[in-house]
Amino acid sequence: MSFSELMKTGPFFLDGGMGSLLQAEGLQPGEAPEIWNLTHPEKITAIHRAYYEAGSNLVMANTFGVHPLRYPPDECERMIRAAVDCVKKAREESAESPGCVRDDIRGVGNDPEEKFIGLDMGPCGKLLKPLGTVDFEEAVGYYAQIVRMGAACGVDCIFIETMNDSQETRAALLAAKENCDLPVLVSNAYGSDGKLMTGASPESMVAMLEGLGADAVGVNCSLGPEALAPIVERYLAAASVPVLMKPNAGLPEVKDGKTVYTVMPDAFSAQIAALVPKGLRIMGGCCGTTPAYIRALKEAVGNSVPPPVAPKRRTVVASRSRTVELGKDPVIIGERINPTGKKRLRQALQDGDMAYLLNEAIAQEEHGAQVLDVNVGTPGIDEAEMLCRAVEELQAITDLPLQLDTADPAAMEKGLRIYNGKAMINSVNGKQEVMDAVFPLVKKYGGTLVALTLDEAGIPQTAEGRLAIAERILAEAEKYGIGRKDILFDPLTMTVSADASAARVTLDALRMIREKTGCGTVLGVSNVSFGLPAREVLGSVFLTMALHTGLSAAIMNPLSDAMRGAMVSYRTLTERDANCGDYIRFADTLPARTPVTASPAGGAAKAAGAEGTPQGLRRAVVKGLCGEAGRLAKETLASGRDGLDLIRQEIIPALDEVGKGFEEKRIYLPQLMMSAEAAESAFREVKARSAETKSRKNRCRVVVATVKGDVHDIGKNIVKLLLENYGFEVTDLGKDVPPETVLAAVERMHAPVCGLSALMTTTVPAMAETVKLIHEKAPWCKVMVGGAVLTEDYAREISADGYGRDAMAAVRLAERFAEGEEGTP
Ligand code: B12
Repeated sequence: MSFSELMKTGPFFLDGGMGSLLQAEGLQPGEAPEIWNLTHPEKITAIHRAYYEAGSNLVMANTFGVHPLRYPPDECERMIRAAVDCVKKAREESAESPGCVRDDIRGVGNDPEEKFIGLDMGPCGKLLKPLGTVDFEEAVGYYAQIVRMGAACGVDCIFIETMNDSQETRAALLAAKENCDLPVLVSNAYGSDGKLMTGASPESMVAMLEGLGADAVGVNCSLGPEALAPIVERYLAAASVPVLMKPNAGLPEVKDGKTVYTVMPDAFSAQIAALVPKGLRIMGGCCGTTPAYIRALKEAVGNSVPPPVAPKRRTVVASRSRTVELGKDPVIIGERINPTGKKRLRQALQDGDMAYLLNEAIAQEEHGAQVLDVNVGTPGIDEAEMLCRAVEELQAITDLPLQLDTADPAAMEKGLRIYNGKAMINSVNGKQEVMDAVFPLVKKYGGTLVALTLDEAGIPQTAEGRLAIAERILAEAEKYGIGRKDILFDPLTMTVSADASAARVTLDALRMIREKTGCGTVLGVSNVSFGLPAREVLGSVFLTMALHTGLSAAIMNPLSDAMRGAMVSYRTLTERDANCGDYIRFADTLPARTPVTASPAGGAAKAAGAEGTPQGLRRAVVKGLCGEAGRLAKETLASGRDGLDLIRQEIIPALDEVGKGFEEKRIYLPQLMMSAEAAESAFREVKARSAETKSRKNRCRVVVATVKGDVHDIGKNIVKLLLENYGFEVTDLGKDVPPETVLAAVERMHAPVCGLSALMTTTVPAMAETVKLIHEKAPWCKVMVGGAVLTEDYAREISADGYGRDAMAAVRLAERFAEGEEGTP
């Protein structure tokens, strides 16, 4: 069988761990395994051979750690060539081996000929923007180099594995698809919470990877087979391509200074084999596994063959961490990020004011939008650049899937490349030229298409005419291999004031398209009432009629009580709202029927979180709205609010809220980082203001730093700000500062006071080390410590001279130390 046939049929056996076997052969801790391709090729070959002899169909070249960010290109090339040579040699040497271990196992995948070589690609070791510094296209470029080198060496497939960030996974897959014709298998590393480090769920990953053309998808590393099984089952439920699994031999444990894995071959293989009848077809092992595990796995699977891969007919759109299914429960697509008829938004786009756009996104999310339409087409701007920027910024602050709404294919492509999920694509229509431009993009990047029922002759007057266009669009899409599940039709809402039959024809077309094509439907409902008074009254009734006719998603204004009320009520009346819970929650948000008297302090506005109030600032930090947080802080300070009060009452509680969400796994690193940035932009305003008002006299020198291994510096910056406010001359060494650097600064400045900050339990020992070093080498200096995880007791334990729970306490301690008082933590 060919590689692709065997992979689709299964069972298909991968190899197992490499690093732990190399350690047994003498690889030193910290030494890179890929170097051994050049220095110890015979040892690498022997391990590959053992895997082939144990029955692996696919053995991965030892290229996992080869990456242009770690090695120069010629070095990468030498290592990849040597790595592939090792597998080729192992394959030749194992040619005589039976490929299976028992006579009674002669099923699929046991032919000695069925031995393949994979190019192994792992993460680059750095985070992509906005989490880190690596640009998306830069990452694609690195992986492209590796793919071209591997393909030139004659590998049979590209195996992307152990990826814990969805955007980096996309970069690697896109690079593979753009630079070779080989099958690409993609495997992600999940945490025990069933999410990737940056928050992606199995369903989102399946949607985005299938869209980009992955030939198989699945999971590896991180956990043992038992813990990974529920994640594999979610993959099996969602995927229309083969699913793979490559677990660790359990969670690593350290015993007598050595890393050991506790799941033995028998249990390992039994747990994986149990998933074969459920559809698992590609399997192997990761850390801690050896050829013995693969042999045991082959025996445990025996002659069983997984059921055929069944195409899933679900229509979904996905962001990094949220998947929305269309066709069951009606979906709200927020329409407000569209400059048509919106002067303020048009101006914001022309000015490059993203804060306005981001605020619109959050407001719609808070009012129940499940997908956000993003249309930035405005005269005088580069639409492609702007769409790309809008997508990048929106996906950093909201996890709602986006609908990219543009008639410009170049803008569409730019947006789709950077979009971290499976986008909704609005739109294509029956015009040949438009289909020729849009379908190749959908084929390449994936996405769920919204197709408008119009063509070169315009919009048909009849429902039958619109259905005919829908059928032509479907036939054309099929030529590109775009399935029905990825197409939704928009039968076009026309204005009822211009044509009395407009609504009826649209609804007839909607029903016919749904019944005849089986596809879902979308309508931008607002247009129906154009030119009439009290538009929401008419619009909400039209929405209800469309929902009753089977509409899958409405592009509408979620901030309109009437429109949202219609949607919520429809769901309640059609048994989609258990105990009327959603309806009651919605009713709670409606304006009170009796007028509320605002308190003298403006309490009512505060509670409502109106713009410009501190509540607004707190919300802006929680939601990660950087520009907004800076603007609100500036305004609030200008109105006379004390800067430190603002930090204490708004910024810190907001960060605490985000931290709690992070701890409870409700929010993920990208949002945490956006909130930190928003806090910093507010903080910058406080700092600028305090520089204007600073008036106190010069006091002694203080050195401050966040300790080694810790990058949290917001608290330390506040401490610095307040100390400066009180006249101290502060030298700020920044974050992640080694003990020796702190000591050097204290000695150089002969500073009598030093302040250390640490926010993580893991970095508190670095603080202890720094205190000890200063006490030994600079006994004149008093060290005060602080940071969220520290306690007074711990400060005493590490012999710090003072502990401060907040920045004011830091000032009081510094004052005491400056006056020569002994420290008493
Ligand atoms: C913002 C933030 C981030 C930002 C930091 C940005 C920045 N420039 O600082 C980013 C996104 C980068 C980040 C990264 C990470 N974070 Co973080 N982060 C937070 C968060 C939400 C807020 C911290 C903060 O700024 N608080 C506000 C400030 C003002 O408070 P503060 O620092 O305590 O300072 C006050 C006092 O303590 C005192 N003080 C501070 N320093 C000093 C010094 C002296 C001398 C004195 C006297 C007083 C004093 O005065 C300050 C003002 O009142 C916290 C959750 C939380 N609520 O604490 C998690 C948190 C600290 N992070 C956490 C984690 C795990 C991480 C990551 C490992 C996540 C990851 N998986 O990558 C990384 C760590 C990377 C590293 N090596 O450091 C955990 C730590 C868990 C633990 N107990 O160890 C927390 C608690 C979240 C959680 N609940 O899980 N994080």
